[in-house]
Amino acid sequence: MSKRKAPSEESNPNHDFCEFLTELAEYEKNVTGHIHKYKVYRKAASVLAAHPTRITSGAEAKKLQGIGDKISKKIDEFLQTGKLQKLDNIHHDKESQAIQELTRVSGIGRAKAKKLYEEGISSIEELKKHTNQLTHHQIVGLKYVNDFEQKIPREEIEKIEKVLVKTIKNLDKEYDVTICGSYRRGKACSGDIDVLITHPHYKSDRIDKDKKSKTHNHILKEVVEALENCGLVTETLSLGDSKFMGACQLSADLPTRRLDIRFQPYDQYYCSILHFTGSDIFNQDMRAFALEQGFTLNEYTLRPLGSTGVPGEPVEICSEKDIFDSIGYPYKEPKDREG
Ligand code: 8DG
Ligand code: CA
Ligand code: CA
Repeated sequence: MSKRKAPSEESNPNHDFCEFLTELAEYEKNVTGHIHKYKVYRKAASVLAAHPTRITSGAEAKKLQGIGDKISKKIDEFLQTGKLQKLDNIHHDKESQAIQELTRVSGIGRAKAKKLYEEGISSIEELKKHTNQLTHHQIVGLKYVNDFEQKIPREEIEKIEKVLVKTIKNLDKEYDVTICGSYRRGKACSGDIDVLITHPHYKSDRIDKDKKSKTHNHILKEVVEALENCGLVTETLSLGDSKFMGACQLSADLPTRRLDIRFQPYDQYYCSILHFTGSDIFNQDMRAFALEQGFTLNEYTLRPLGSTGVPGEPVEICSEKDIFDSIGYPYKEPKDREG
């Protein structure tokens, strides 16, 4: 996952609140590991980013869905003092700062960052002198730490999409290739490139059988090899049967970009597309709604929950809209799935 930026532009009337909420969210994810708090702060930031007028008090903010007592108090504190004591404390805490810096490297999570800090490594510069402590993924992440933090312009992803589709269809024209993530939501720039591929011959039951006979696990490798041969893929962070994490470079004058490719079974493709299109907050809301309607939705399937709470057979899905319709959730175009 790329580093989260505040979900609003400078022009947003609540931009400053979104900034501090996003910073608090990052802190909870990277330093404390309180993922629930991370989600709460991100949700609040996304709600405020979508609010058309300036919020002038915590009480006013609290009326919005997703903003509770604690966040409304922080908004009051920020309005009254122009800052947050909690963030000030975090900025002055050496360990927190070191962990935030080290987790900028792809492949370094908070546990690894803490371990490195305990061993006396507290910056990227120091880490460069201790690469023997790192996995292959982390070494590549370190090499491109600055490149991977640069946003990717939409026009560049459009060009990468052309190369991907051409190269993959050249292997077999029945492959289907979809770039998901923020790109599919129509964003002007993205943190990374999230690609899904499928093939009509590969259904989930077939893959389960193939797994036993080990016939399908060369497919993604073949795809990655073709993308290396055409010069697009330049690094592999990890490569399994269904997931490739790596990097690509469109031309030598451009930064190296993070690229993920997932090979998904044909019958699960739309649930995957929905999941990987996001946003993560949209997914969270839609899944909560599905549960209220007695369904469980994930990146593979939509399944009804029986009275005992045990998921039944997957609902047959032939389009993304089928998923919305099956649970009675109003359909939203990808561009409207921000928060
Ligand atoms: P960005 O890369 O431009 O920053 O934004 P993004 O494309 O929306 O985010 P992403 O981190 O690349 O994730 C792609 C989609 O995957 C996201 O929109 C929704 C889905 N997703 C979740 N939860 C999570 C999660 O915890 N980690 C990751 N990597 N993806 C997630 O719903
Ligand atoms: Ca991604
Ligand atoms: Ca992305």
